[in-house]
Amino acid sequence: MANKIAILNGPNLNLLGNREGDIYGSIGLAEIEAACADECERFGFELEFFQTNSEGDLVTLIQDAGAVCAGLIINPAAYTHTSVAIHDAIRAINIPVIEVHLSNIFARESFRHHSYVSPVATGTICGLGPTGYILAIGALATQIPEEQ
Ligand code: CA2
Repeated sequence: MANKIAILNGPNLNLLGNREGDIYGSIGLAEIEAACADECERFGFELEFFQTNSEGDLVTLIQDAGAVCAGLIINPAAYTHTSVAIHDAIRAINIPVIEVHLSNIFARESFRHHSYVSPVATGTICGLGPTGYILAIGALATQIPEEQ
């Protein structure tokens, strides 16, 4: 448990690399997962990486992470801006949570400026593309106590 982390990705992030390259870049989610796995190895973290288009599945995955992981990284995608259920699920767990967005949500449409997740996250990284995920792993390493 102390060395396991989860990275959760919300709706449409499975399309990364195929469309909207001007906003999200050309790197696909599988490549991001591979880079995260390499970074986790550096810190001795075991990685669980998921993508789902379903809000309910995200809630269940957050609850599961709270039970078995030492830290969580989440890009809730569009649910960032709509989901009280994801807000409540993060509130209910007791591990550090880093919210990541590939794009700078504050430089986009006004409906993306509000996040239901930020107030319950330990920290938020946005606008740095896939590097945000890598930085989030390093951030979790500073938040998770080392195994005795
Ligand atoms: O910047 C981010 O990481 C977002 O979480 C991405 C979400 C968006 O709703 C958030 O406001 C910001 C959208 C993910 C959809 O990704 C696509 C990728 C390729 C083609 C279409 C959508």
